[in-house]
Amino acid sequence: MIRLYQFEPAFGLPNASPFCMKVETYLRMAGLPFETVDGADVLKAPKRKLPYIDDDGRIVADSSFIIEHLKASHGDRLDGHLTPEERAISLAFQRLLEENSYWVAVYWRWADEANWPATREAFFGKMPAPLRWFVPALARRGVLAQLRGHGMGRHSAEDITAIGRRDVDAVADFLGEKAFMLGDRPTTLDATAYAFLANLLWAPPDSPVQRHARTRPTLEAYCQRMKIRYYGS
Ligand SMILES: N[C@@H](CCC(=O)N[C@@H](CS)C(=O)NCC(=O)O)C(=O)O
Repeated sequence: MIRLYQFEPAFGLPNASPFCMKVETYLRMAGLPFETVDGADVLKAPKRKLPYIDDDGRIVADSSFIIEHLKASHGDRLDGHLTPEERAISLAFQRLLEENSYWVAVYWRWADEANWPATREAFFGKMPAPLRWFVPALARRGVLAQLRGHGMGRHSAEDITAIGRRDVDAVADFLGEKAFMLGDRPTTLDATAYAFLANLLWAPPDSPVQRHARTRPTLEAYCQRMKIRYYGS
């Protein structure tokens, strides 16, 4: 049995971590039996980040390595038909969302003062006292350091918004009127795209990037399509 270690679900989404939601979506898309371990301890994760999986004793961390492992050990059920060009596009969009758009979202959730209370409540609200008195501030300090380390955190809010809007437009323009990112058939790229877009469209924070994404109705329709197909409602 595959066990997916992830954060507690939040904001009415399968997961507020797009990386955790990406792996859960992939598992559902590939039809692999799994169970989730919600509220896993990030400090016990092999790379101190979630998600990771335990696949019959084999521990694999990082969403992309997890999917590579699943493809190698359970078969590539989604991407076998892709041409080299489509594979290249798939990788490029995954990198765009995971290595760039992600940090835009992190900025709005963790750095923006107006949104911080909602983030703190969603991620630490159930934490018992006295932990909840100091852990949120410590965690926030760590995330802000990561934001600066990445470089995104060095830009102004206006510049971060412009970066996020360009990413949203690239995804929406590429998706166009297609059912899935690469055409009529869902592929691994859709696990990533759905996880990131659902987190942007359907969860706090209210940000200019979210408002921009909501002006692109094909993104909402795409997320609804993925939700109904893989989560059932
Ligand atoms: N490259 C990793 C990124 C995972 C990641 O950034 N996870 C975040 C949550 S979205 C995390 O665990 N952060 C905890 C921390 O940095 O302390 C993947 O694809 O799984």
